[in-house]
Amino acid sequence: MNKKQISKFLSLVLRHKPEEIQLPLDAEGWASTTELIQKMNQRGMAIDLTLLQEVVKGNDKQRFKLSEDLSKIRANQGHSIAINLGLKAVSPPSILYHGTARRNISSIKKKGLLKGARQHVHLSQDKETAKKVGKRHGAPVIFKVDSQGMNKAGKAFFQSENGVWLTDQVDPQFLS
Ligand code: HQG
Repeated sequence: MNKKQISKFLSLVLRHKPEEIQLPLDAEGWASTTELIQKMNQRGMAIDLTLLQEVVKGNDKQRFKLSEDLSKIRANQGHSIAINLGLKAVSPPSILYHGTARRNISSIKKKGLLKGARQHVHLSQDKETAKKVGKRHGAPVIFKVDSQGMNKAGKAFFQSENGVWLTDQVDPQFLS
């Protein structure tokens, strides 16, 4: 397994399917690094704490966080399982962006942005990032989100450890 494959496996078990290796996560999404390494090793995936640290440090989007004492690890965002990241609501920049596929345009205009399988709707601070996110789904299109207007209307915003903006949903009137 190369580092990218390890990172993909970490996203799977820390965001979506810890049961894949019977990995216990606590209420805030943390797993024991000892247990993670042990269970990956049992499944034939060669990894130790040094390699795990390298994968976390070298990750392009800083998807994972190790606790200071290296005893715990969690994903910074992107979960589909119900965990509480414990993030504090913060006031957002006036505009945020959401990249998606063109085929979703009419549904989004009608229903707004919905979190689907994930715990939050994910928003980006810049258009370039939004475009990359959109490209994962097909020909990309970028929606502009009136985050300031939403915040004034009482909608909460959170920023993950790795800089992704999170909110519960975005109603159509805040989209252009
Ligand atoms: C779309 C990646 C139709 C939404 C990225 C998106 C991100 C609707 C898709 C993170 C809709 C969900 C999350 C509606 C939303 N009608 N389609 N009403 N509302 N959608 O993957 O935001 O590399 O769950 O536009 O960088 O694409 O994994 O969300 O196209 O930060 O770390 O439904 O995942 O990070 O797709 O991506 P996703 P996302 P990682």
